[in-house]
Amino acid sequence: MSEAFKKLAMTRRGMLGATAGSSVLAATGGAGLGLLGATPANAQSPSPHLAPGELDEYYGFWSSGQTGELRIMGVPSMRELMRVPVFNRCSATGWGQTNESLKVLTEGLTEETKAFLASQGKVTYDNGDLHHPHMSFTDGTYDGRYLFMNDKANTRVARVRCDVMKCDKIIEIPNAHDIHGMRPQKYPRTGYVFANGEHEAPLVNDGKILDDPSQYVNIFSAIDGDEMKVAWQVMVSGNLDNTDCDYQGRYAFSTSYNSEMGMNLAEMTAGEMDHVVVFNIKAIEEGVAAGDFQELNGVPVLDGRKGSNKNYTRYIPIPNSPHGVNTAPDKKHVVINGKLSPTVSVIDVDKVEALFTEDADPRSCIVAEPQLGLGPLHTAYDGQGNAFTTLFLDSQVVKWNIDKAIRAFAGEDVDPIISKVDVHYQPGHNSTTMGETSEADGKWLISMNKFSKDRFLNVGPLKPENEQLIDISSDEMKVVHDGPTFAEPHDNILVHRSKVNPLNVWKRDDPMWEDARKQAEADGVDLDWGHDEPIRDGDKVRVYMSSVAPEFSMEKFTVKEGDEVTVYITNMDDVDDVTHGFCLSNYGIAMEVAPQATASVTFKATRPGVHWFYCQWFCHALHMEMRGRMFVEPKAV
Ligand code: RUQ
Ligand code: CUA
Repeated sequence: MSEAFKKLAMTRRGMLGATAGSSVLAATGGAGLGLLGATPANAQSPSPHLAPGELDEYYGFWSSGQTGELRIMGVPSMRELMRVPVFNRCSATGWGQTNESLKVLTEGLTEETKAFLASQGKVTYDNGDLHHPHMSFTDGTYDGRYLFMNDKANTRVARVRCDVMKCDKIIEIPNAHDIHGMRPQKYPRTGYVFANGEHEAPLVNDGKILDDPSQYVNIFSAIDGDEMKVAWQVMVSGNLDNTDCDYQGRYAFSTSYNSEMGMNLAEMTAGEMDHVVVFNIKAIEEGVAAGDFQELNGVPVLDGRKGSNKNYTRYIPIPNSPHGVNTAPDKKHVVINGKLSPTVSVIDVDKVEALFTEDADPRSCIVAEPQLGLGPLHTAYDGQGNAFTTLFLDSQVVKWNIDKAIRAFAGEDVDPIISKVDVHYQPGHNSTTMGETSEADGKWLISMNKFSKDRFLNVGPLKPENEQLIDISSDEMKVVHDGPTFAEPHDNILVHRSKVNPLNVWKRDDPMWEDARKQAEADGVDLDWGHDEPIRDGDKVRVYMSSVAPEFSMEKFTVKEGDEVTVYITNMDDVDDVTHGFCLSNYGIAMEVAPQATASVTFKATRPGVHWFYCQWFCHALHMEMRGRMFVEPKAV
């Protein structure tokens, strides 16, 4: 690092800083306008249309299904704002290739999985199936700390930090199979993240049992969301689909579409009734404390199967193959969506205690079961006593009133259904603004439709899905926007922007590159600015560089053929939006280095000769010139 480079860097940084300052002011002005634009004081219907530069009122956090990433959208504009790689390999950011991301992707895997992956020539999975993103709660509402999400494909749960919108932890859930339903604890805080293994398997799955369903179990897990460690698990009868919990911190609820424990379609759908499993959190914690568990792969596993005669679980019969579970913002009702039954079942959480203390009939906590239409999958809320349920087979969303449904169930002659709206087509999840919190505000609903069919220009046999924005500010729901989307978002949450406040540049002491910091210290290098010459340590070589637009601090470095090279890049620009990238041509290496971040990558220098590295993130008028050479000296022959 020459003093001249450093000085140049400082001056340029100051200059860019001034420019960024004025754009911050401009953005604040836009924010004010955006808020006004989205909610005119006197108009009944909010407008989904934002002028260029206006900011959205809500963050939408979207899953992406088999793409494996998290997406951030602006609502109501439905603009895609960011993609956050989680369970996938990302070419742009280097997720799955940088040392920092590989640490996150590998450290939470079991030893058995690591050995399996090694047998496949891999260190981590590079696919995932991300279904359910949910934010951490404090006191029944979002607290802006973390987002949690499941991977159905490879049985994992991940956490994304909301301050930088990057994934910082991924853990594999032992003993369970294929994590599907997942929800954070709402009260007093998250706390636990509840996660359902969807597919049942022999508890010890070592290849001795195949066709003996009596030996198959399913696993419900409670993860400590602060530590990202499994706290305890409960073995249940039947499979598990979705889960949610109450606002009191007492119970969690999971649906089971296969209470029959069938192994094929005919067996799985044989029964008219399936069930919801209620988990008694306090009783389970007491069971753990009392040692009433078997330890399996380091986790206490309690027996909550039918007939176990324990106070850990109760099974509430529900028609028929229920799917979604959604707790209402009234903090009292939990709606179970019937899927193969045209009904939803409404649980009153105040009546659940009697199931445990008085051995009451499990169905005694059901206070309504309105018939809504065909294929009810998920329900969202407006915070005014109304619910919105997707009807997969009818291709509709139905708005209904919870109180009226309860009165009808008690025999009164009232119709709980308020209105229905056609959606295009076959909706799965839906979500409302702040709808899964005690602060549901009833402005917007997103219907996440599995098919788009004729709604967009034909792009071939593989079609996008269609996510529709619906104005729910009045009884008559209005579809106001179609949003095509790539495979395959399942679910989203809509969070008021006041809850989320990400940083503009990284803090230099961020834990994300802790290993790089330690290594630089050991090497006697200033990680911020780098070094002039690579550090050699046997056949390992470490190259520390900084980047300040439009230059890397090294214009060239030399290594030997066969060396294991680690390149550390620190972006010393501390200006909004001046991200650099490091791409090493014909070595298959590329990564993002955001302002004030350090990123590193390790590879074998097996191709001799001159190889250009260049900045692959447009950063400056001289971005094309931001490049340098790696020289690989051939092995002596
Ligand atoms: S599921 S379409 Cu994976 Cu959330 Cu209901
Ligand atoms: Cu630095 Cu482009």
